Parts: sequence; C-alpha cells; structure tokens
Amino acid sequence: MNEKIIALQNEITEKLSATTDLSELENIRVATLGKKGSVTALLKGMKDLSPEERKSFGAEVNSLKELVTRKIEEKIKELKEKEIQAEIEAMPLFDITTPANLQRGSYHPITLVQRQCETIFKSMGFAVIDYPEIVTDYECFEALNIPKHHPARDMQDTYYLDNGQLLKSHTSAAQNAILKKYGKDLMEKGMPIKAIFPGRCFRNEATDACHENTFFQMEGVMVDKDISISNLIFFMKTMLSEVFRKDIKVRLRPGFFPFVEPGFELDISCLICGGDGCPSCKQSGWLELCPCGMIHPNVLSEGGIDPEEYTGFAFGLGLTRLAMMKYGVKDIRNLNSGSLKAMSQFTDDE
Ligand code: FA5
Repeated sequence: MNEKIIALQNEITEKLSATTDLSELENIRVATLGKKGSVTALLKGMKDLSPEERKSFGAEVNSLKELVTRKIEEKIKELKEKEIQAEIEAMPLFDITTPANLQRGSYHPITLVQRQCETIFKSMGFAVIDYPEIVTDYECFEALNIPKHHPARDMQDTYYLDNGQLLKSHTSAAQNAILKKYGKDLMEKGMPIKAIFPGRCFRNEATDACHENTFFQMEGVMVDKDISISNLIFFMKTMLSEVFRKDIKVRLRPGFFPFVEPGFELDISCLICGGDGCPSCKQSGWLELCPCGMIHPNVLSEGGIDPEEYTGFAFGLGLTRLAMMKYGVKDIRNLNSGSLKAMSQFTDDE
C-alpha cells in the first residue's frame, strides 16, 4: 500500500476516534471527503500518475474513501446515541415524595341514584339484571301487548337499525326475556320473581328541560301468587322515602300502558319550583316519574306464566328525572352535557 495513503489513513482514524462532538466530526468530514479535502486531493492528483500507477493507486484511494465514509457514519451514530443518553441522564428523576396533584374523579349523578336504587331494591330481595340496549321489535313492543300498528307505538318512536332491530325505547323491553328465563324455575320452587333492570333508553323526540333523546330508566317486576296493587304501592313508597329521605308529595293517577292493567302514572311534586310550575316540570308543578301497574295477563302468558295462577306488578322508574329531582338539576340536558366541572359537584351522600 502507498505510504502516503497509509499515513493519511492513520491520521484520519486517529482524529475520528478522538472526536467527541458532532460539529467537530463534520469538520473532519469536510477536511477529508469535502471538495478540498485530503482524500479528494489524492483522487485529484491521480491525473499526474502513469496509467499503471494510477490503477493500483486509484484502487487504494477508493478503498480509503470508503473506509473514511463508513467510519464517519459509524461515529455519527455513536455520538447521536451518546447525546440522547446524556439528555436522558440530565432529566430530573421522579420524586415519589411529591404529593399527587390530581383532580379526583366522581360518579355521574345518574350512576349515583342508580346505585342507590339498586341498594334499596337488593335489600328487599330484588335481583339486578343487565339487559342489552339493542333489542327486537318483539321484545320492545309485541311481547308487551303492543302489536304492529298499535297507536301506543306513537308514544315511543325510537331509532331503528338496518337489520330491523332497534334501540330500546324503554326498559320494559327486557320484561319478556326475564319472565321466560326465570319464571318457570322460580315458580316451580314456589319463589317469586323479583327483579330490577336499569338501562339506557332512546327516543326519537324533541328535547326540552325534562325530555332527552337518551335517558335512563329502571324497570322493576314482581310476580307471585296474590300480588296486588298494595304490594306495588309499598315498594314505590319505600323506594321514594329511601331516595329522598324527606317528605315529598306524590300522586298516583290512572295511566294507560298496554302492558299493564290497571296502569298508573306516579308523579312527584316538582322539587325545583316546589310545585308552582317551571320549565323543569313543563309549568305543571308535577313531574311524571314512575309509571306502573299490574302486569297484563297477555304479557304474563307471553312470558310463559299462567295469569290464572299468578299476578305481578311492574314499574318503569325514570332514573334521569330522579337524578334531576334529587340533585336539583333544572335542565335534564345538563346531565348529558359531559361537563366534568358540572358533574363533579355531586357526591354520594350515603
Ligand atoms: C314507559 O316507558 C313504560 N315502559 C313505563 C312502565 C313500566 C309502565 C312498567 C308500566 C309498567 P313512559 O314513556 O312514561 O313509560 O316513561 C317512563 C318514565 O321514563 C317517565 O315517567 C319519565 O320519568 C321517564 N322518561 C320517559 N321519556 C323520557 C325522556 N324523553 N327523557 C327523560 N325521561 C323520560
């Protein structure tokens, strides 16, 4: 190998290994491979050599150029990695003794009343059952004594899927499946069906201070021999007195629902205006809260239960409205606002 080339290679290798920063490395690159660099100068000087010398000298200079290029690339990688490592090391360490400055989360007011109602009903022997939000026309209407084209369907327009299923417009949609699933077994054992099933409901309707298109209900059913309206009234009274823990005015009036007979509307005197009338109660002083009634014999039969032998009650508590009344939320739409600031002010008072 040409001595000049060997000397230059040693000199460059030494400089490269001594380099500790990227800008210095760039200077070496320019001084060797740049236009006026030492390796480039050797290549340029080849024109003065004889053709024989040029061949072997040219091959040696080219391999020197390749070697220097490779070493520079390796050095760039090495220095960049060192730079990142230094940055990481310079970062402050986590101080685990620093007190956490996190905002605590909170339950949504609807979750709070739902849990409270579940506790109340569980303590009275009711099971809590979860049910899907997407149901069939049969579950939501036909099994509930509301055949196709029945005018009662107009009261509950909802959202339909392409496959004919729908978003349930009321939690009553779970009644038939629950009667079928648990009825026979419990009846054979001489035990009542006692279940509540809270869930989200959907209705295609205009919103106002007390109507949302997405809201929560909690259905309840009890079926056994000799169940009567007095049982229904007892459970409604117990639930309301436990939830509000103060005297509230309620009224029971006849109400029509094809799946109960007789049917009632249970209204609560508006706790926002004290019964004087305001937008929260549509100026009536009363808010429809929990329609209920004795399960219609057709609904019991459709659920596989003999209406000659058994009777039962059902109710459909408006959980979202209950949260409004309990927490003094004037407009139901605030409950779906997703505002953490607004919702975090409510706490479980149990
Ligand atoms: C029903 O949904 C019946 N399934 C209730 C029922 C069950 C009756 C069992 C008899 C036996 P209604 O459409 O009235 O009924 O709704 C029941 C309750 O849900 C209302 O009293 C109200 O508190 C609440 N609710 C109904 N629509 C809305 C809405 N758009 N926004 C908020 N709450 C609503």
